[in-house]
Amino acid sequence: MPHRITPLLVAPWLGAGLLAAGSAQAAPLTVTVTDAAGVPQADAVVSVEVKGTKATAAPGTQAELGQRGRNFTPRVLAIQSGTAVNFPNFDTVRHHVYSFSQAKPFEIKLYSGTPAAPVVFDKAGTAVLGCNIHDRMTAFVHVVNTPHFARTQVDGIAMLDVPAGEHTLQVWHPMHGDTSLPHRQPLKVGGSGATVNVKVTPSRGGSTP
Ligand SMILES: [Cu+2]
Repeated sequence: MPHRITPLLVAPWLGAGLLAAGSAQAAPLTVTVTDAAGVPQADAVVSVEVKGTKATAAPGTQAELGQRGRNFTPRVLAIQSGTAVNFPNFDTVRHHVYSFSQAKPFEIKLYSGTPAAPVVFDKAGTAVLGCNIHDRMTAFVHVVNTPHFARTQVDGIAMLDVPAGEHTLQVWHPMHGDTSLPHRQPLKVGGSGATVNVKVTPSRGGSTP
């Protein structure tokens, strides 16, 4: 009686299929970032590395870090590696944007308007940016190897959607600059999501040369 046996053979396969589909569903992740004293920290970058997701951004991915009122805006730009960043100058004065950071040394000499070529950030890490003309202008480009990232707001909270499963959570804060390693920890996300609190300290994770 093959029609009786068939369901027995099919059922385990169906079950496995449903489990696999369930684990790929996006679930809400809420991360609160504070300093050692518990004060919420804005402008931290929360990222989640998910096995099997592409480290590099799709070709053509772009972002913008402008200059307005002799300040960089935003002060912290989070991007996935491979992203091309434009540096439009909205001021009437000229700027001279540069970075000496290992992640991306570059220089856009004295210019107004939008430079013709964007700068492609092709590896993970942090670039500290400055302006040769205006010493107090500073910004950070933090580059991650995952499409899952978000920046914390003034309440110290970042919200993002990630697949359920076991991943690695990384939190970078401007206090880490371009030499200290970001905070990293294992992250388990259930079907209904996860809520995590992370304290960042300047010395955490040591430093790279
Ligand atoms: Cu400037």
